[in-house]
Amino acid sequence: MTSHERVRVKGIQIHRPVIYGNTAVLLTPEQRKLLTSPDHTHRWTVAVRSAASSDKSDQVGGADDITHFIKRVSFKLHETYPNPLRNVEKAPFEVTETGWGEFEIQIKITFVQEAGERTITLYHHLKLHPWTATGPDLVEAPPPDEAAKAGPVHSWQYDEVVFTDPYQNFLNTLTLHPPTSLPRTRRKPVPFHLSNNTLTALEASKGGTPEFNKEMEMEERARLERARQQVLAEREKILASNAKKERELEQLKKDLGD
Ligand code: SLL
Repeated sequence: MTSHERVRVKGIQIHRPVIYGNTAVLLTPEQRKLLTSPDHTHRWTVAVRSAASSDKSDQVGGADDITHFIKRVSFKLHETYPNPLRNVEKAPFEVTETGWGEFEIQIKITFVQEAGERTITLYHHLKLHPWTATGPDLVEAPPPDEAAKAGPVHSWQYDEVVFTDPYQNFLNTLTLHPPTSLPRTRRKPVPFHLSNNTLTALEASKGGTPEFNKEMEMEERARLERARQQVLAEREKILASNAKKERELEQLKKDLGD
């Protein structure tokens, strides 16, 4: 490698959309009998993937190759699992297991050496049970026998890996592999069980595989903006109240001095 390739391109930020999370299915009694641990109730897959979904598969995300920037993903499972630290050195960056309980999974992403980036750590709460929510449009958690029919449970988080002042060489590699852009709106009437559960009972009843799209990104942006405005308003209030107290204090001091 020549020295100019190790030069960082200042002022450039390039990002790559990824998702991390899990899919889980309830096992049937027959499937459970075949397991070495028949007390396990679910089969699940935790993964790090590109955000866009391929229209040729039923998988959430994963349309693009991410190995040109991700070298390894380490998934740290609950200590009830044998060898809980699972290092995945090649795509697909995922672990499939069976189990009975939900727990927090630590996900460490190591970038390719050329990126010159530090490892990042993410956390994902493994989700096995259907989302519960109440309200006019929202679904109730179905009993176990119906949960099996309702299909897989999905819990995925969208994120963007940002490379700031990337090395020229690495920047070239990234530009050679542009990410598939997300569909503008939902292509299929599918449930997407986000924590802020926005799915209607009708959508839930249709089942299917969720996918991220730009509309969701825009909604998220609007939610963040509303939250930002609230924080600003709250801050103004506190500042005003502090100023008032300061004035009162000054007055009290003056009165005492008199
Ligand atoms: C809970 N705090 O009590 C969680 C722990 C542990 C999950 C969940 C099986 C491990 C194995 C498994 O599902 N562990 O038998 O290999 O809900």
